This record gives sequence, structure tokens and C-alpha cells, in this order.
Amino acid sequence: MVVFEKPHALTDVPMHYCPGCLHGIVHRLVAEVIDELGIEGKTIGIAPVGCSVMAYNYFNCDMIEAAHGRAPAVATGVKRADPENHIVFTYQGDGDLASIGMAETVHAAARNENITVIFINNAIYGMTGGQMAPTSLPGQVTQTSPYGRDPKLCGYPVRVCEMLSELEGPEYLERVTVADVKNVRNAKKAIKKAFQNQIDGKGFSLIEVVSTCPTNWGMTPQKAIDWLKENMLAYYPLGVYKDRSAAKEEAK
Ligand SMILES: Cc1ncc(C[n+]2csc(CCOP(=O)(O)OP(=O)(O)O)c2C)c(N)n1
Repeated sequence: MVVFEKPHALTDVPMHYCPGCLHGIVHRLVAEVIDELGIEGKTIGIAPVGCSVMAYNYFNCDMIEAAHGRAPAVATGVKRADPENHIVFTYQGDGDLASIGMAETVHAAARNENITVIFINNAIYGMTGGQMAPTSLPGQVTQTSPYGRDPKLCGYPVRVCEMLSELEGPEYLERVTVADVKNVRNAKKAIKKAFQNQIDGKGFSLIEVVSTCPTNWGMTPQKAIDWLKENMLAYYPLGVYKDRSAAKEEAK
């Protein structure tokens, strides 16, 4: 009896991620959803610049590598080129999506582009060695804030879901985490809904996954999970920030 299988939408190669990195879990959830929805043949993923830059090696579907932060713009073009036959997702870190790519994120959401955005918020630039991100917490020590992020000097962290929820455009915004089993299950539900929304033509869905970076946070994987729960979730509360279809149903 088969009790465990790799999703077909994941390639059979070892991933390069650091021990304790949560990118692998989110890759798996996205792949499970692609399998369950039977969309592997029509799915096109857009990889970012960041630790998941090589996501094109891990997903079995077609993948495109975008310039840093430009994944939503590339996704827009790919989706609009053949809206009936392309299911398009972007997979982006917080440096990619909320710093250099903020404009693309905001305008794709404002246009309600019919794409699915998977946003991994680990409060740091992982790939380049742990510099401060727009999402680094006040007081967080990083390579470029060695005394802790000082909001007077560096401003306050950006809460992407809250900010986008003020726009008329987006269909669905939810913040989840994969820090424990219950939350992994919930994250999968949210990711599945974000893909289903696209299939149903509902528009822009963004799932923010609150994540860790044990290597650049300078912590063991377990300590990083504890730090996420104690610090990240206080600043980035989990939940649905916008669900236009559900709101319409309720209003009926
Ligand atoms: C135009 C450009 N500017 C800056 C960089 C350097 N750079 C590479 S990855 C990255 C940030 C990655 O952080 P994030 O998006 O949070 O992803 P993570 O690596 O943490 O998964 C930066 C600034 C680049 N490659 N290209």
C-alpha cells in the first residue's frame, strides 16, 4: 500500500535549500494543489530572484525566470496571451515582491489580474546573505541593521496583505504560515483556493506565507520556528484579508 508519494508536479531532484528552510514545504503544497486540480499541463510558474530562483528545477510544469521583482508583470503577459489555457502562478520572496517588485505587485493587484501569487515572507533577504527586507521587524538584527531595525532610520515593515486589501482590485488575500502541521493544512487550503479562483476567472489571489530563514536569522530550525511564532505572527497576523466572492455571498 502506498502511504506517501512525491506529488507528480514536483521533479525528482534534491532541493538546494538550507536545513530548516520552509521553501520546500511550500513547493510541495503548490505541487499537491497542481496535482489535485489536474492542471499540470496548463500551469506556468514564474520564478523570482531570491533563494527560490531555481524553483524552475523543482516544479514539473513550465517555468519562466523573471527579472528581480518582475514576476507579476511576466505573469500578466503569459496569462493574457492565452487566458483560457494558461494557469499562471508567481512564487516570490519578500525582497522580490515587497521591495524591488512592489510596483508590479500593487498594479497587478489593482488590475485584478487573473493570476495566483505565492508570497514567502521570511523577513529578510535570504539569498544575498541576510540583509534587511521591507518586512524585517522593528528591532530585528540583520546584516544591514546590526543594532536592530530602527524604524526612525529605516521606516516600518510593510504589511502586504493589509496594504493590498485597501485596493478595489484583488479577489483574495490570505496570510498563512507553515510553522506546524495544523497551519500547513490551512496553508494548503488557501493555496488551493487561490488556484481555484484563477480557474473560475475571479482574478488576483495572493497567499502570503509567514516563513523562516534559520541560516540568516542565525538560529537552529526549531528556534527559528519559535521566533516566527513569538515575533512574526504578532506583527503579521494570520487570516483572510480580502475575499470578494465570500463577501458578495454574505451580502446576498
Ligand atoms: C536588480 C537586482 N537587484 C538586486 C539583486 C540582489 N538580490 C538577489 S536576491 C535578493 C533578495 C532576495 O530576498 P527575498 O526576495 O526575500 O527571497 P529569499 O532569498 O529570502 O527567499 C537581492 C536583493 C539582484 N539579483 N538583482
